[in-house]
Amino acid sequence: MNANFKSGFVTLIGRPNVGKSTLMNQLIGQKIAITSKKPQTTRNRIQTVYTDTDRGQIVFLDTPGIHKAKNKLGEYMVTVAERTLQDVDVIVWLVEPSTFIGAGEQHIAEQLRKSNLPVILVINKTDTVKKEEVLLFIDAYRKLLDFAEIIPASALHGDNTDTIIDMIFKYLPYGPMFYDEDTVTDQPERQIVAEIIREKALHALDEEIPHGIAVTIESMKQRKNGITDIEATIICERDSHKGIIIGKGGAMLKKIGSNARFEIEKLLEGKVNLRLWVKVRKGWRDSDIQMKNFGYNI
Ligand code: GDP
Ligand code: K
Ligand code: MG
Repeated sequence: MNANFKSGFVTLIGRPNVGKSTLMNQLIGQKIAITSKKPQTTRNRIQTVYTDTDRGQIVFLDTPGIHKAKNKLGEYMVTVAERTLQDVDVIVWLVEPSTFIGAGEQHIAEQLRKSNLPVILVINKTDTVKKEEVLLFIDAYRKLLDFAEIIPASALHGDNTDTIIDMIFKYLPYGPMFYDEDTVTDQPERQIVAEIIREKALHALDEEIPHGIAVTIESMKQRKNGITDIEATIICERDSHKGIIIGKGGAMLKKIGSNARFEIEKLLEGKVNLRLWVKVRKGWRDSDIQMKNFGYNI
């Protein structure tokens, strides 16, 4: 047993779309959380584990961004994000240089000041702006809160992400190993598969439809020859949406299916036979019972 071993919980917070899920995937070196250009891609709290047998173990909590809720699903997502603030050791706050400090940031800063936890500010997406702009941005944020560290980075390109790990270890308390070293996430395989399908649907469809989508896995079984058969349903809110998701002659559904299959095969390390259906559940985002059915359970 290593007396200098550190361990603890770290939450990633920030506005929707700043790159929280991208950063978490980059830090653990594996894609667990889905990402997209659309806000509110992440719905649940996703836990991943980074283990360095010499230094320690970091348990990351990726959360939905904090935003104004418009329906029960939205309220659920904000509750998930705010609750995780209570039981962590270090907070990583992600911002991007294209947004100015506004009421939202003031509100987050206020909450963090009360928490008394070390806060690491990550200025993400530095690949999109000039160095001088990043420096101005850092100056502005310094006045907002007494940050433990301020780190410019690019989650997408992996620039400076090692520094983020180093700085997290700096502030993490000494502690035991919570999970065995092979553990990467608390997400069941089926859940990751459902999320991959939802991500491909998010990428393929535009605007209003994706927010009303959920994905359920009806069955997932591996044959003796190694091929995994998966049957999944994409739930949407309107008949007209169903038509768009299926597309002309089934073209859209085929595209979502083949993009998803490609990635699920990487995850499962084997061939996959994926069959997709589309069903309409009107107003599911405002129904407690249906939300529970689709895995959004407070
Ligand atoms: P989240 O809502 O905060 O979890 O954000 P996501 O991780 O889903 O990312 C939102 C979008 O920003 C995606 O299109 C990402 O590819 C993109 N993104 C994330 N990090 C970076 C980065 O460092 N540079 C650039 N250019 N784009 C990024
Ligand atoms: K997003
Ligand atoms: Mg996310």
